[in-house]
Amino acid sequence: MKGEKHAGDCNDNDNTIYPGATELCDNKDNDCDGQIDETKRFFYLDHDKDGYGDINNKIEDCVQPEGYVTNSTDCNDNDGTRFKIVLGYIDSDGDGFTVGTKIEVCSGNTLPTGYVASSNGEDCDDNDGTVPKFYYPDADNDGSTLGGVLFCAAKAPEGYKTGQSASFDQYSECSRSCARWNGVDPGRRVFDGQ
Ligand SMILES: [Ca+2]
Ligand SMILES: [Ca+2]
Ligand SMILES: [Ca+2]
Ligand SMILES: [Ca+2]
Repeated sequence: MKGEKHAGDCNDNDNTIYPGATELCDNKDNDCDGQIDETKRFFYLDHDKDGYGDINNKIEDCVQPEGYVTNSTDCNDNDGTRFKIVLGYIDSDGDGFTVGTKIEVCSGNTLPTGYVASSNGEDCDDNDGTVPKFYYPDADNDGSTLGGVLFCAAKAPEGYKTGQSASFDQYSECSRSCARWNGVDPGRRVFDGQ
């Protein structure tokens, strides 16, 4: 068979061989550079077509086959929205409170549902987005409260309210030590009866 004419052709009888030809894995020097099959390398299946390949599904070739890519870093090749490892916290109920320490999550450019990048604190019930919750001590039930305390409860515990009052109740709710810290005259306190 007579090959296509090319200047400097190193084999004029084979039309896969000429300067500038694509190097094929055929034990021939297709591009006439003196090297045989030198572009041979691994290509990785990209099943979900996100541009990232599966390290466990590779073939060796000189030319990139259709459906294969050169990288092998897809953490889930059956999900086109996930392709890289990102550190995140587990937050199943989506309330911002999380479980455990940061873990590696197979993600897209943002973390998938059920994970968050930062934590508001430990979640004592990650199946209930209403707990934990801040409750505000109001033992004298005058509607004026102190700063919030986190409780693992969907309802306010005895002596607490769900909302923070506009006025900070530093006299009727505060203990002696709290009053001292706040520079308040302990004699004005009524809550602890001292
Ligand atoms: Ca070749
Ligand atoms: Ca992929
Ligand atoms: Ca993927
Ligand atoms: Ca949570």
